[in-house]
Amino acid sequence: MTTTDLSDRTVELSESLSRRLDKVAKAYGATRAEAVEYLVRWALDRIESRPAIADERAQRADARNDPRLDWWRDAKFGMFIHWGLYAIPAGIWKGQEIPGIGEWIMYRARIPVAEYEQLAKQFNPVKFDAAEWVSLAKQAGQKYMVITSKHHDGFCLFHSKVTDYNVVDATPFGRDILKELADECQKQGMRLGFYYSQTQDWHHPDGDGNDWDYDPAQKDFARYLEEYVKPQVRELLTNYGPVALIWFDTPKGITAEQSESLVELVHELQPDCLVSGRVGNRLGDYASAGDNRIPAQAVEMDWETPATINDTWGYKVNDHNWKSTEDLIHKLVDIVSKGGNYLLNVGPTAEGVIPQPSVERLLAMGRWIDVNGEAVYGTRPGPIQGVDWCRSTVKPGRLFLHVFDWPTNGEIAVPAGAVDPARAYLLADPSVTLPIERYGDTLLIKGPAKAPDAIDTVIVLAET
Ligand code: FHN
Repeated sequence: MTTTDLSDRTVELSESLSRRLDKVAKAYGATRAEAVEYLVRWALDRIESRPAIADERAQRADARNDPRLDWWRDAKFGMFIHWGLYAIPAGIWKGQEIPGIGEWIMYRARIPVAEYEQLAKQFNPVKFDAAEWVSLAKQAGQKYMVITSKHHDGFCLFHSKVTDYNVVDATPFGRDILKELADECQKQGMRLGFYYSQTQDWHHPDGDGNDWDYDPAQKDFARYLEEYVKPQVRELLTNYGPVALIWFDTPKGITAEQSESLVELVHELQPDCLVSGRVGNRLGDYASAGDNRIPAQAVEMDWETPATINDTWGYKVNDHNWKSTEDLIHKLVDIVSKGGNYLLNVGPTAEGVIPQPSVERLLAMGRWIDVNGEAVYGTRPGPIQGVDWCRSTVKPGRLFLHVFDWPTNGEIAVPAGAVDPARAYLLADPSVTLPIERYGDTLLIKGPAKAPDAIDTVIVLAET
């Protein structure tokens, strides 16, 4: 993009920002377009150089070997569900496309509470079928599901006594979505966790974020936490059977004492329930990477990447930027090879339908996992790290080589120091042994000339 393009396409700037920009340009004897380009590059470099896992969202040190996490450590792949009133406008407010992620529409368009809450009267997802959603997650190979019980807009997808602003009391639908999902998860043997926005709440006068209806100076966050958040967390952990985890989010400004008190409350109510790293202050049971961020190397922590299939979490009618199945499988394997879990999001429509492009991709991932799940679930990072063409995972006695780029001659070269296998075979067809030749520091595994799996062929290097 040239600087002229940049100035032409510069997003609408507020007057004060515009003035500051002109000042910078003038001070450096540059044009406005050059100043924009320079600042954008600087900001992007800063953003890209942030660690994938921010320190405040890291894992509590004493959780690293906690057996309560064993199921989660082995699960590797989960379904995230962002669902709420924002699915109704689906990215468009009063005929205008609102930029950004769909569930932020209230904030981005500065929609007054009195107006936004009217959406509840239209929320009637008659096509919602908990059994279908759970079954989709199972077919995709996902081992746990996490749904938004309350996102930043404050609307609750569960029957809460703390507020009427919930799916049972405020909508024509009148059914407790979390209850139906929890019952179905029990039935189908799926673990279920609840996302809960503990700091941002644009509906509540004391919640963080809404400065267009409420004066920030009048907000009492401690009161909100004690009188609203904690009673709701208590409801979530009392009325829905065993809860796998509470996925707190955007810790923004929460103190260590406040984070700690939430962790304690969760553990007191359900000792086995995990708490996401986004409770803040390095107090979560596991670490949370930034949205769609994948660390460059294996990480010595239990961690998870929450990620989108397109660009939004909550449904947006005009977001068609779907990642390919190949990309999604590579991301899953990349994450697993570095010791993480992949929590992949779907954003159902206002009718309660998971968009077809998401369904197709999840089913395709499931088909790959049906064949190769052994090299994913229950594995740990393998010794071959930091190369583009493959990833590695291990289980006792076996190394799984995930080959993304199959060599044209079918000869796979791996460093001999990393493994000393007695046998090599394709995970998809264990009956065929692949010849292994040793050349000094290199092992040459002789596979077929054509990649058996165009996305990721898994070769097993077995010790016996
Ligand atoms: O602000 C939220 C966003 O809407 C979404 O829920 C993601 C999911 O990880 N979390 C926050 C941003 O990091």
